[in-house]
Amino acid sequence: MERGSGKLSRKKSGGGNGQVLDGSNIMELVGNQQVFTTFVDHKFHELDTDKDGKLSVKELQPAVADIGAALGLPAHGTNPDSDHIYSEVLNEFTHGKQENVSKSEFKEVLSDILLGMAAGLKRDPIVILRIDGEDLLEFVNGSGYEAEMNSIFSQIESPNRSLHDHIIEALGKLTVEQGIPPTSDSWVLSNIMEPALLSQAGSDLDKSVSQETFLEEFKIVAMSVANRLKEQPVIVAHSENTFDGSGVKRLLSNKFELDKILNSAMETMPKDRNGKLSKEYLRVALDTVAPSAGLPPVGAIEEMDKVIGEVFKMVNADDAKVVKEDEFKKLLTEILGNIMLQLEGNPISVSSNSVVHEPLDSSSTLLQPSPSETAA
Ligand SMILES: [Ca+2]
Repeated sequence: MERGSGKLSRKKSGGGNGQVLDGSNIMELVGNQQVFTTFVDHKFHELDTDKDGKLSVKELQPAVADIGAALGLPAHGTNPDSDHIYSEVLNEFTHGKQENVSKSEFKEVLSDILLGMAAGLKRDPIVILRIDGEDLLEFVNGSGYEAEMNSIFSQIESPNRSLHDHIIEALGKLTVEQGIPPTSDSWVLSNIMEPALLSQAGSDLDKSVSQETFLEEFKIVAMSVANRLKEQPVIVAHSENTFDGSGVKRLLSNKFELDKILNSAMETMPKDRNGKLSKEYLRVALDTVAPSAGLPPVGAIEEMDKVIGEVFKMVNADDAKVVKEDEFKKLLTEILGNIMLQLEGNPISVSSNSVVHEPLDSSSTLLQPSPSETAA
């Protein structure tokens, strides 16, 4: 059976539909002093709605939202775990104070954030896929179809559930490699999957399910899905990341870099009047150093959050005690070291697929240079 994570990139790289975002555009933008200055001027002007030459916290919000979207975070206000990342991004700009941000501060922080993103994209490029039914047809008519679907059927088979339920669940088990866009996306579900199922008016979807009926009926639905995709292709941002602790190792082995990262994280942490910090902020601090350690934002990947939760227990990081800055940094380093060991033992691989609902060039006004700036 032809499967495996490498297949997608190989297959797509040949075709015209696998646009790869590997951070090189961002590097080019930030690396060219003149172009980047124009870019910043333009964005600053756009964000500074009251034209007082400074960005207030409110005026920074669209920029912060864009950065969040580019990091793959859910929209602000929808997930408490990721919401604090938004406040951190904002803190990066305002240095933890509720003050207006000048253009040079904005430029400096934006450059840091963009370079961090570019490094992340270089490590784990995002492939933009256009799912138009072709791969699905190929899969359905291919030699591997029966074996794959029989294996899925054996996983989901249940006498209490209808054929309809089986088909929906089976669609969810297939991936972009087989030409199925993520069914977790409500637009995909209601515009592609459900109508394809409804179009099976001739078959009784409530009847009990044998493997044979399942294979037959699934094929009919899949063909209908393929037709719908042909009419309404779905654009998916696909990435495959493996977190094996190597990024943490790299950071921990570079004392100079580590100190720099820890110190800059400390700057944004709230301290009491003796300069001490509550261990409650260790998670926030970890999140701040995460990009430098090749780790995803806290709250973004469930398995990773589990590992982090275990490590926090291991080093008693959750007791909310107040500690000196040195102790806080030591704990944070210890946490990083333990995360590294956990990941080295059990690397976490995630493949993420998100449906791009807006045209790519307008999905992020901050991070996509406007046409005048790219038309060099
Ligand atoms: Ca302003």
